[in-house]
Amino acid sequence: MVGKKHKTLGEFIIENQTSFQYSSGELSKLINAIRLAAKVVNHEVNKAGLVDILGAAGDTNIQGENQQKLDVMANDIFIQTLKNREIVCGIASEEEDDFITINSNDEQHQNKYVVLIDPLDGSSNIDVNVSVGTIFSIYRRVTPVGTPVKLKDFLQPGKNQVAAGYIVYGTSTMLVYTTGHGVNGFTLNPAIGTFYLSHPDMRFPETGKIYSVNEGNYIHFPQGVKDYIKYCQEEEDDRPYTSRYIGSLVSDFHRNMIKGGIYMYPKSSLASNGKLRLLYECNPMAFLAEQANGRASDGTTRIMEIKPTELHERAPFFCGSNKMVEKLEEFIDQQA
Ligand code: AHM
Ligand code: MG
Repeated sequence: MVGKKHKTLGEFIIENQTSFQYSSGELSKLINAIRLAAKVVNHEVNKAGLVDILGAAGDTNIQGENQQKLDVMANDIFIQTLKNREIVCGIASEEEDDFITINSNDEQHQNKYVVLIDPLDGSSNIDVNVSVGTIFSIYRRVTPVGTPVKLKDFLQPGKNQVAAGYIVYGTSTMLVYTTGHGVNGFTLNPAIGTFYLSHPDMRFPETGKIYSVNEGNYIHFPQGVKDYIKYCQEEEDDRPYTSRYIGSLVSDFHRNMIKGGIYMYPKSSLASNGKLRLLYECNPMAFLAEQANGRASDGTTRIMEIKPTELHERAPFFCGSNKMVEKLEEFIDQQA
């Protein structure tokens, strides 16, 4: 980073602080804490191949899935960092059964934000050296400041999000986030531990040529989704499209946002709401998608309109370039 001056994430946060509604600097501090935790997790993820910290931790999470050690570590790092800095009133994590209340007995405690987090998404990719990510989502609490948080502070529709983002631990590590004013991406210079603004104003191309889905589940998909997949494979106009599926939502989303594409995790005859969690995965990615000129739905309804009823609920998820998601919705509609 010699020569041209590149803006750092820290500088960017300070510069943009005044654009937040009711800004008191609290949201900026919160994003700074996430930036710090991201660097620590990045450090752990990058040394995963060097030290013997791979493999299952022996625990299973609430969905009955095997947790790997780095999941547990990333979860602890994000929760501890947010707790230590005393900038949130509550945290919900994909790796925790229930939400965490912070400083509930302190009447002076004026924090108004809750964070929902998937600390290490795509963790089945860790032991094969494939990119994983962290996804976060931030809301203003709906219960009074200074009181313990309640479940309803977390069960808000995605359209209430004030910020959302992800960190992709990939060939390089990037932090990508929105506060409702577009999407910006920052790349970590690992030598000095600083994120630089490398991808200002990220936008999904209006349409694209990539479809990302676990096609092994094809037989179980609803007819509308099957029809759309066949449409992607037909030889006509700019088709067939190309199929790219990493199995790591953050990475698949990131590539599709840059190149143009659609990510799909439909419901199936095996899983009535698909696999992805509405609060930790679908909503933050949907907010990012819409802020980047893209679209996100469950096939019929805008993801961010869905009213959650449970912390760990799942939703079918279709997300990406506007025109591609619209086309998919047409196919689903034809089968309705
Ligand atoms: P996880 O939260 O257990 O890591 O699962 C979420 C991941 C997504 O990152 C990815 O897109 C999807 O699961 C892949 O699922 P599948 O292996 O069923 O295709
Ligand atoms: Mg996940």
